[in-house]
Amino acid sequence: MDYQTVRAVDPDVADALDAEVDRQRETLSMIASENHVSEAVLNAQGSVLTNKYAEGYPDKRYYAGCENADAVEELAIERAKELWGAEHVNVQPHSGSQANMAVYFAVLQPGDKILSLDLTHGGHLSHGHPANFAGKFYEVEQYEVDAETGRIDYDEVQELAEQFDPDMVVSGYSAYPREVEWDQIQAAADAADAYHMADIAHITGLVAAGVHPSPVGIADFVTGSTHKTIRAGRGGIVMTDEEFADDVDSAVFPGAQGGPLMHNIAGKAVGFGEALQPEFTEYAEQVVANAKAIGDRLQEHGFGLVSGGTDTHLVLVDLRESHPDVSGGDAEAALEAVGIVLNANTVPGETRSAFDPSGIRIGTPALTARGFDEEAMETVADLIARVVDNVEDEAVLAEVAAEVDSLTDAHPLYE
Ligand code: DSN
Repeated sequence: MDYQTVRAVDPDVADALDAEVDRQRETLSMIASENHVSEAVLNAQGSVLTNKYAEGYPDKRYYAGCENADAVEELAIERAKELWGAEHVNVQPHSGSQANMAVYFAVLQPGDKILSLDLTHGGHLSHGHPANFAGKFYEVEQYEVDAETGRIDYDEVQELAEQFDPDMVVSGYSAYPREVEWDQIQAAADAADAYHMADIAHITGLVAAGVHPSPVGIADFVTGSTHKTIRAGRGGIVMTDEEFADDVDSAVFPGAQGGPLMHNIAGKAVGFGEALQPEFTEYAEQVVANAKAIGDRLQEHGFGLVSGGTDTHLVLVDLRESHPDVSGGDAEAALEAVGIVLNANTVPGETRSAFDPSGIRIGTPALTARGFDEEAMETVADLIARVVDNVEDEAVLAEVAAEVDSLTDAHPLYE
């Protein structure tokens, strides 16, 4: 893969693009929200559809010349319906956050009340953080995970729903390693006569493959992003029943967005088509098996995992007991120096800060896309342990960097 046509007109940008290809090839991408999409998805996203304006929806556009945009968007919608079993799908949100915005705009008024998981316990900015539009437009109450188990305390969600009387209860998380019991959140929403939005941004692929239970048919709205575990073009998606179809569509356009990013929708269509193939189920199963393998091995090395393990694509490591003098930021920096790229993350009951928290979040979707299996993941866990045990030992870091090189060479990317 190279960017020769870019280079011919803009060597500076081409340098950065080529360097990014090298960076992705030569490092282990373990940011739980990232993936390596196929070259077909990349190609579709880089297509001529970037030139097209197509405000509206298939067969109801505000511009001429939309027949090919219609074809691509219809394919994306039909494939999404098949993948997730939803009655109505909107594939236009530019991101997962904008998908959430559309749902709020569809059924809430400014000042209405949202009940959601606290960001430091694994929630998301767009679920009502004060710095985000959701925290500014709505009155927000937050639940937390149980301090002992690290799991959602569904009784607490129910109690808060009864006390706070929200208009919407939000489930679905960005740093929660355990299976979500959607019906329990639905029961809490029912207790308050509230809407339920399940944001499956991180686990879209796991839900599509049936390796995580689906909230479709339980929650009123299911939102997600399309480039994480599902490995499709970058952006967001909203799924709902026919009852809310028009409200959601109007909230996406013209409510929250203008012209859809048709090139990204082409990438979504291609990625969804790939996810409908039987190999995708194997991929999703391997993502979860790999997360379990790395979690188990890290525990053997003495690391503490929030909730004691994982059912999903990520593990959340709490460094406080095993490495009281190493912050998440220290670990992130030392690991990046050897070519293991992940992010420092807050943990439940955080005692440091959001900028330099006590944990690291480790995800397996991208390495699984490169063909890593459980044995390779155990090797990665051993390397992570060596680095975090020796964050200032340059000799150890150099040895680990050489082992990372061997692993990336053995699992080529974008050949
Ligand atoms: N940035 C994503 C994540 O890392 O979880 C969510 O938007």
